[in-house]
Amino acid sequence: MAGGDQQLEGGARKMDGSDSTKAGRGQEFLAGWIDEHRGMYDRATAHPFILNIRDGTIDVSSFKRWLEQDYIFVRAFVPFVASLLLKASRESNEEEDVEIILGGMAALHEELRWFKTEAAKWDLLLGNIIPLSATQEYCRFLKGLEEPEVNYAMAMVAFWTMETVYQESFSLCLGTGSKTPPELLETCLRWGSPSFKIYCASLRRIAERCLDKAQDISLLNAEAVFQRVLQLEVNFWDMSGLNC
Ligand code: HMH
Repeated sequence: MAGGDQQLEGGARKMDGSDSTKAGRGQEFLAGWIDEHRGMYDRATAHPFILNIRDGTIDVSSFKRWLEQDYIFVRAFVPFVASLLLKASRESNEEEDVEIILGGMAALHEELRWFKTEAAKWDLLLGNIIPLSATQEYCRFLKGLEEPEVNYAMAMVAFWTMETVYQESFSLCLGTGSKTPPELLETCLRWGSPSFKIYCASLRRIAERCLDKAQDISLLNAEAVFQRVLQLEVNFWDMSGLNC
């Protein structure tokens, strides 16, 4: 990070008196975007695919389609998270950023193995899955985010949004009154567990901190990426449930 930026840390004022790093600014932005795009946020996090898991009416073929396509997604997610790790190690002054993202990477390693075991349970082979169009589109988007021109704040907001949509979605299937079929509980716990929620909260904290210091143009880009991720998530659920 440039020396000039370091001087601005901790909510300091610039020499010209402007207050571009006011503490809590990032927090306000994220909360504001969730509010502003509430319709899309709810479509992404309480999608019929998820509600059908929760009420026990999901059909096996939808779940299998989701599992196969999400394996493709997670494989493409790994290089994206690696690119984010690189950005964090170069651009962040906070040690916790690299540690938290690295923890996410380690979890993905285990997750890829989980997909294989889970697939075997459902008699699926993950070797030669054909990516459907929503998966292709999402993977292309991830590739774009890997570019060095995409700044750390924008990539971090994208990452937080992706993880949070899954956390909020799958935790709906675990609440009281949910009739999630027992054979789907393990899936729901992977993303709906309290520990995944804590992890998402730490990603949020990092994203907010990035936005504390962001320029206006970065804020616009970050909001656009937030919206785009929500849309891609809705498309992914639609594809899984074949509602598109
Ligand atoms: C489509 N979005 C999609 N798949 C995932 N596994 C996640 C987000 C979260 O990790």
